[in-house]
Amino acid sequence: MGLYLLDYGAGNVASLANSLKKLGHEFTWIASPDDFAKADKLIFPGVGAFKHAMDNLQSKGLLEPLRDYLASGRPYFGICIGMQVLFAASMEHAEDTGPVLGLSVIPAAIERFTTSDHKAVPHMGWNRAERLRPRETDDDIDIGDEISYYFVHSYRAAYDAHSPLGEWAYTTTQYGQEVFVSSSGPAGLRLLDSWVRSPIRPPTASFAPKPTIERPPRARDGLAKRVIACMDVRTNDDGDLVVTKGDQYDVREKVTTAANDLTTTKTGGAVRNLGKPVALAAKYFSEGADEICFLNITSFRSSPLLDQPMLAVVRAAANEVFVPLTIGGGIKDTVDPDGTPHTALEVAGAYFREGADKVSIGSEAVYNVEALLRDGKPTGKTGIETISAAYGSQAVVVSIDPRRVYVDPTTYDGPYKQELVYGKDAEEGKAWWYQCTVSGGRENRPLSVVQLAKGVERLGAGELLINSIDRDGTGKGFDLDLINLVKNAVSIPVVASSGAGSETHFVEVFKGTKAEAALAAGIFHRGEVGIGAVKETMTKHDLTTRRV
Ligand code: 1PR
Repeated sequence: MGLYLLDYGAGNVASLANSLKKLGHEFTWIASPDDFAKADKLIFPGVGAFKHAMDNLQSKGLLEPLRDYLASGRPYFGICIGMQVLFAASMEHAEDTGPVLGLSVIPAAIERFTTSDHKAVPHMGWNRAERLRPRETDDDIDIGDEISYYFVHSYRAAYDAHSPLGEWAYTTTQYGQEVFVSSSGPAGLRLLDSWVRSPIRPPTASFAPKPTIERPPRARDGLAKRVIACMDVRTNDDGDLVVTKGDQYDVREKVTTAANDLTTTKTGGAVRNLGKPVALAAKYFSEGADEICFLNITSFRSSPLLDQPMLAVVRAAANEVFVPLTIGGGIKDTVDPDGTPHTALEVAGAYFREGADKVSIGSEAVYNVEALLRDGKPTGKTGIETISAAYGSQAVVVSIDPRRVYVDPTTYDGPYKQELVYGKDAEEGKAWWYQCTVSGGRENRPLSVVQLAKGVERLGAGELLINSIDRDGTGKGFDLDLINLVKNAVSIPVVASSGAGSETHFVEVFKGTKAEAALAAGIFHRGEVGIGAVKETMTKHDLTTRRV
């Protein structure tokens, strides 16, 4: 059987290739337009922007052969953009270019999620796909109502039982109060393995008119609150790449010295070593982490494209981990020591090719927003803009490293007056704002966390990772004031980070803020709390989690 995969040149296809390999299926990449004729089954995966995908298919001469392949009725499995290109048009970037035409196999348009029900866009995370019709034959896979799939997208085809789309839809998913089509088409959804194994059916069978099935929104959607395990990675003093963990960003062991009857404890010992990155990532995946994150915390010192060990870590982890993998650190325009320049887009592309699903941008995002506020308009050239244009905004996370700046609430009249947080309980009488830093907290910048959050959302970031230098490694719980401040300033999803010390801290952050995800490092690395225990506690408190 000729199973072929179509890569239009920008989407992240490494995770799919890894999944197929893991399942033991052989496949061939479509390398030229002639290959379509050899395919018995075709998978078109891809995270990316609709226009970029259509333009690339056209310029590579793949559009017409793809159209012919679909017209022939042979099985097709479209994932993300691969499914969206089947539609008549997409409104993605319509404000710049007008609607972008698709292949028109399905007579409906792809539009942006509404935010009238106050949900974050992109829709990101593990949500349920509900079958509209019962299995037709034993060859149809039972997708089960309790199984969650990972979604990352801002555009969708709204489900309407009475439109032509009603006949095409196979499963629907609810996000906020919107119900959209999460799989469709003549072949219907199969889980990858079953789809590849399933016998090829006569093409006409699936085109028969289907009965109208209403799917009104329920009170609550099935989107799970995500639990993310994060590994801060750097080379230790012996040159080995290790997972480390700081206290308020200081990753070196404390050293105690005694002299003249005086005991002094100060930092400056060896870099803490909490394990090997790939082994830990595999462990967290098997324990049920919804996402895995690697932060290359000293990459600002060198060119990441020369940082082959980090690329190798991502490659090896992507073979073990089948949940989204984010890689951060050094995603920026760089120049190699030999003078060769690389754009942030190239650096990100290198990580995507190795199997990363998202990149996270830290220091560079701060400089980009400073420039945006200075010049008043985007340049179109920043990493956030170029990467989100090519791979979709959902692939671009901005990691924020803020620090509290305390001020006198009775006299403060500075520029961050509107953003001041006033302390409660033990902090009654205090007030502070949150200042952005770069280079892992080593340098403070004249920018507040609210300015940064709004600025990067404008530039096209799809998600924010909110660390806290004050809480990092303290186990005191997430800084809910910080998360609420940022969450209220933007409409993209937010990951709360820094300070988790127990299972209940996850409940606190999900009940006390609208964060879509929460990330922890130290408690997982030290084995103090397991991911399973976190999810169990969340479930007891009526929070939706992904079951594994
Ligand atoms: O600036 O684009 O090169 O990205 C560098 C990245 O490295 C940024 O995302 C920045 O947050 C991160 N980083 C830099 N230095 C450090 C450090 O610790 N010295 N780590 C660092 C950030 C915060 C989280 C940590 C949580 C949870 N660490 O990654 O995992 O605070 O910890 P906890 O659960 O133990 O409290 P660029």
